[in-house]
Amino acid sequence: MKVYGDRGSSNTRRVLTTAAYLGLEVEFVFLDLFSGENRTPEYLALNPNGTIPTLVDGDVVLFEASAIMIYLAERAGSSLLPAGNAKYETLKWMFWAAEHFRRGPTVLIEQRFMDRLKGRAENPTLVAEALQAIHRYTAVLDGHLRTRRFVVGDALSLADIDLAAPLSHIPRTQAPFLEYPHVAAWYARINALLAWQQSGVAQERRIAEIERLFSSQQVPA
Ligand SMILES: N[C@@H](CCC(=O)N[C@@H](CS)C(=O)NCC(=O)O)C(=O)O
Repeated sequence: MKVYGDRGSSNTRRVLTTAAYLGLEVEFVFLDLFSGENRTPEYLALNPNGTIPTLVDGDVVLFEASAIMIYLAERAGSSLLPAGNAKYETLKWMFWAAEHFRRGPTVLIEQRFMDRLKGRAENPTLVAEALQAIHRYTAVLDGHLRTRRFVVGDALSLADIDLAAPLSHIPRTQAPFLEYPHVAAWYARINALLAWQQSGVAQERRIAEIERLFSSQQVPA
């Protein structure tokens, strides 16, 4: 089973955390977006979006991190995708993460990290809209977590890993997720997971590498 990605990406991190938590053997294939490795005909044949991550397992070829996570959990027969009604609760929060919760942080990572690396100033209107969306949806998650240790039932599920991913980039986005006490307490529980910690160390190492790459390319004034 191969996963194409970049360890600095929070979408890749969701998948690698899930695989590690489940103890699944995965061959990681690093794809350098900065040198266009996601735009080769070979890669576009697997994922016509040219995005990461992508999973290849025999005849199964998947893009979209959440779909990959569901595949991994089912393959391992794991309760990360629980049975019964809890399954639909898990899927509900995963769809919500994609449609709503990740919208604001996705804009911020572009504005406050990618654009900064490229020497572009942030767009105050886009940043203000992203922050507004983050407050709106983090308040919803905070209310939900007021009486819960994890997002679905009382155990870790794919919904937790999905929702925690954008918090990975707080050092870059300064997104105000942790101003919400129940979200902060829940995130501390996610941070206690070994698989999450390991993918976090690898993520920060790769981000530092990207920062160095861009600073070495800067032309002195
Ligand atoms: N919804 C997709 C998002 C994938 C995505 O946008 N990945 C980023 C890196 S985190 C990417 O590949 N960007 C390169 C590009 O869009 O060309 C998923 O969950 O897999």
